[in-house]
Parts: sequence; C-alpha cells; structure tokens
Amino acid sequence: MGSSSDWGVMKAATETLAQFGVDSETKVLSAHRTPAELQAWVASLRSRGFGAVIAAAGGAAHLAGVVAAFTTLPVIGVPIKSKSLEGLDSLLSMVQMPSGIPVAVVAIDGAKNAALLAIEILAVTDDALRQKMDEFRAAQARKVLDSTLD
Ligand code: RP5
Repeated sequence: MGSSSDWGVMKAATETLAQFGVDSETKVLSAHRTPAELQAWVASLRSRGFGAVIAAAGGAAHLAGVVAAFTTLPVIGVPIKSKSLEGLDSLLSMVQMPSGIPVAVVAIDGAKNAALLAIEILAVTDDALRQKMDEFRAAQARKVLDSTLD
C-alpha cells in the first residue's frame, strides 16, 4: 500500500489471505515517495515465490500501475477512498492503464475482493486452494439462502 494510512482498509486483504492459509507480505511503499525502494521490492517478488501483487493507493493512485510496469505477475489494484473526491480519483487513476500493462481493479476500498481474486489466481494451479474457494462460495451461498427477514 502507498501509505500506512491505507492499512485500516487493507487489513481485510491480509486477514482474508490468512483465512485461506495463503502466505503474504505486507509493505508500505509509495510510487511517488519511495520509487527506488518500490522498484527493488517488486523486482524481488517472483524469485521469492510470490504469485500475485495487491496494490492499494488513494488519490493520484499510481502505485498499482507502477508495480505492473515492473513485473509480469498479475497485479490487483485497490483504489482507496480519498478525502477530497471519495475515491473516484483513486479509481480512475488506477483503472485507466495503457494497453499492454494491465491492472485488475476492484471496487473502492475493495480489499477483501482483491484478496479473493488473488486467491482465485493462485488456485488455478493449486487444487487444495481451489477446494477452499469452492467451500467459501458454498458457505456464502448458504448464508444467503438461510437469511431471514424480521
Ligand atoms: C496515497 O495517498 C496513499 O496510498 C494514501 O491513500 C494517500 C494519502 O497518503 P498519506 O498522505 O496519508 O500518507 O499515496
């Protein structure tokens, strides 16, 4: 994430990954404030066994795009709700990537869905993880079907 101020939202992604038993690394690195450190960290990911990156930022939210420029790992962007424009600025900054450098963008503050999408990407080559995702979906469906109205 681009700032420690994003952590309140992004905790949900880390928790969801942990719930599925997926190892993750959580970092604060900024496309604008720490570009060299960001580049070095992204360059290390594939050789350290990571399969996807979730990048969260608000405002001029260039983080996900810059991460995608430095790696061919799949990058999922989480636009963070900003103070002045409610996150519309973050969403539009993130989603309008130039052709050739894709970022998969979830909803504003959509940390949980970012983690679920990352898990689905990893599950393509991991049957145990795919089974956990199937169980998660089944439990979620049961909750909807069992819901009662007062
Ligand atoms: C972005 O600017 C961060 O991702 C954060 O969402 C926003 C505000 O950052 P701070 O000023 O709180 O560090 O780069």
